[in-house]
Amino acid sequence: MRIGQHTIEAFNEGEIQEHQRSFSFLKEQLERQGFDVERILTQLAELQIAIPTWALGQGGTRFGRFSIGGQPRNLNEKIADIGLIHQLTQVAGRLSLHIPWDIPSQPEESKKLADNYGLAFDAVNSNTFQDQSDQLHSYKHGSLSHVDEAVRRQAIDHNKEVIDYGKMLGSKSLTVWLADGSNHPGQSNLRTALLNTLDSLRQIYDYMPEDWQLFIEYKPFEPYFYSTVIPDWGTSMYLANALGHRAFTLVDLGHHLPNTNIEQIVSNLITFGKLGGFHFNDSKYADDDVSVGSIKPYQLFLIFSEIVQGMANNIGHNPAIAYMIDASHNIKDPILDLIQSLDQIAIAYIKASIIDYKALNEVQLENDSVQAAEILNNAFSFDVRPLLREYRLRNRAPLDAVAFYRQQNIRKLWIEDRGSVVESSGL
Ligand code: PSV
Ligand code: MN
Repeated sequence: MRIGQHTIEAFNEGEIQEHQRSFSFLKEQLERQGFDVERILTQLAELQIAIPTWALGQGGTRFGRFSIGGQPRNLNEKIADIGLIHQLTQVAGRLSLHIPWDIPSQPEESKKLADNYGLAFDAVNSNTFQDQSDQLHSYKHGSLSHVDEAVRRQAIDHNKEVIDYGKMLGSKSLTVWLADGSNHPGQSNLRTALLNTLDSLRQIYDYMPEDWQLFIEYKPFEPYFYSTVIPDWGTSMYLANALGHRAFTLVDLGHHLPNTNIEQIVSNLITFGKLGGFHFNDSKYADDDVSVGSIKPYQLFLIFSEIVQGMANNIGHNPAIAYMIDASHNIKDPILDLIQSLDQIAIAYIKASIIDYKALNEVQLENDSVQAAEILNNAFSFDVRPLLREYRLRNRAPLDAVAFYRQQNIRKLWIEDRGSVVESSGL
């Protein structure tokens, strides 16, 4: 779906005067503090966040799933949903495919369609955490780490197949989330499981084209509850280092035990040049997959401050970071939840861009933690939404994407088009 430009302009008209007043006030305040507002607006265009194709359907838990209707029934309809999200937000210019949930049956056509929406294919994701009906061996006791060479081979081949699909679509990276682990002490030889995994990953890494990157996720628990083969960033980074310069760690915000200092992990990885990608979500308890920034917006701000500082002074030569939203939309309309998440990511990024890092550096040398807090709080306390709205306005998007989507009753249009009882592959 593409929204006609005149509809967006008509929507913006009612808000424009109020917007111009608040934007010029914010601009003046920020410029008085020495920040280059035009530069931040330009940098925002570079912050493009991938939407995973599994996020467009209504999520659920093992207890139930409540369909919202009008969900995309195939890959091309998912591309249409993401195209709409990008048109409304201008920060979702990438999409991430999950195999086998979304096998591109006509890759050329999907690529062309994505291109028409201004979308590029980001990382492709493999899946060795579920058994498929046509597979020979079960992943019940693991995949890349399995004790049986035949099972490992099957999982390696699956990852190679995912790379092949990615090549057809123009992807340049593969994300591996390895669910492998054990539920009981003694069930698994921890050392063998890790070494098998390294060996399997090496074969996948060697298969990747020269200009591809491998992203390795980590997760401390779930679906297994005693041990996970890649439980933390240290293990992930060790594997990435052992594989070579095209392998990196991927940080999923939900994959940490409560109160973990994620911003420090981000800082460490950038320092070592090993931060490959991000999966955004938020959590109160564990891997809750709730809307980005809904629980810990200050943490998100601190994470972005490490990214902004780390990438500005890139001593580890960290490559550009691949961003993706990885959440589950159980109650809200997935498109609205994604837009709200994108807004929170952009807001955290803008706030991190208006930290006075020079002053912060100086007070750190003086061990003045009171002034350091003042500097951080000054940036965090700004209402930077007018800046985001200005970015949208300049890129011919609605000033308020959530309000626009609701006012146009877009979900109703999808339901008319696709039906009210539809299933979408994914989580
Ligand atoms: C696992 O929790 C994960 O974060 C991985 O990225 C998966 O690919 C994704 O969620 C969807 O299950
Ligand atoms: Mn993830």
